[in-house]
Amino acid sequence: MTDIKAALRAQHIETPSWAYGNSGTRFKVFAQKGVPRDPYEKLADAAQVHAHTGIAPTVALHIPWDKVDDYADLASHARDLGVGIGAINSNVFQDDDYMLGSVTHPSARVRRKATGHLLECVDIMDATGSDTLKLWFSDGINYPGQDDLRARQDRLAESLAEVYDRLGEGQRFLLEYKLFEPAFYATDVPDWGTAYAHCVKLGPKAQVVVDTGHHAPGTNIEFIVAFLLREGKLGGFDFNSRFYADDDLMVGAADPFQLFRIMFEVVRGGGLEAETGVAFMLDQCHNIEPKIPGQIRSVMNVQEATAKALLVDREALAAAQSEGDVLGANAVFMDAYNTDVRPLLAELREESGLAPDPMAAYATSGYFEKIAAERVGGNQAGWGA
Ligand code: RM4
Ligand code: MN
Repeated sequence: MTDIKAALRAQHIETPSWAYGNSGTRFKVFAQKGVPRDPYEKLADAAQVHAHTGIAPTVALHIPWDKVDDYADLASHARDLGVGIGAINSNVFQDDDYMLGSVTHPSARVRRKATGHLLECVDIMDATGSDTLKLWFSDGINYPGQDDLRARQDRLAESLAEVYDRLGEGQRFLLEYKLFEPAFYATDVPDWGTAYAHCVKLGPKAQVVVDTGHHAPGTNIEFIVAFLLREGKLGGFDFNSRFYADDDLMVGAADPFQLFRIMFEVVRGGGLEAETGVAFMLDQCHNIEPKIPGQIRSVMNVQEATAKALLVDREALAAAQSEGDVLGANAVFMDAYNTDVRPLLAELREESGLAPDPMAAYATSGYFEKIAAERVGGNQAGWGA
């Protein structure tokens, strides 16, 4: 139990700045009270999630949504709040120039602009001290014949190589894949195999990020996790959950058993150890639920799945597996999943001087009432801000 607690104490879950801003579907963005007006206020909200869970000490930024004049100043503001700046997420999908793609666009001018933005994100990493750049491309085509599938791979490879060469000491990039959307016929980085092949070619500073919402229904995500971890190519996760497409719902809400299976492969592959560098990030939007408690719940869901994964009796499992005891092995696995870990996590929090129930502690903290009263006027942050 001491080992399990130590592993849980060491786990860090990164929250995304965009989860604190307004969001919605392509039909409607519902504004909520108290929503941050700038990146400084987003960091303040993220600091609340850390204050109550104790395991969310970093915040991912999305550029240009979180554009500021002075990134070093933003980083020092984060430190004052007790958090740090984590991954820098590039955004090459919200400019008119990118209608037909960004780094894979047929026009060299647009490709240069897109790659220029990615390089600028590395400059921002230098200023904030972030070690991770996350690359997601909305690039793809809607109609067969619209563009040359193979040439688009060449353009992607060329841009990635330029960004890779710009990375400094201790910096890396994570390449994210997504099956479809916004391109409906062919996406340029649709799956882990494509991302993996580009990363292998580039070298150790390029790794794959698994966004749990970016797969076809029924995909065995834990297999992908096991494979990438074994190859040293699992850079991290964008956690969320999906029922249909890329719904960006709270991680663990749709399928907590899948989250457990994923976390078991992480534990099995040594991915909780700091030196493997697996980043546990959330990539979510809270369209109809309040945002800060939505993030707290999500962090707790990942923590619960991790605790259950750590509880798997690996020795008993290995013994049953080697004897070909199908039902025995499955029972060992399910025993861990069916354990209620909430008392253990409450105890862990109390040992660290935190309230046992982060949701209740936030609800009674008065923080929401404070931001709802204070944050009036100005422009609320949201997609495209
Ligand atoms: C994409 C992808 C990226 C995220 C954007 C907002 O679908 O998941 O990680 O930054 O959405
Ligand atoms: Mn993502």
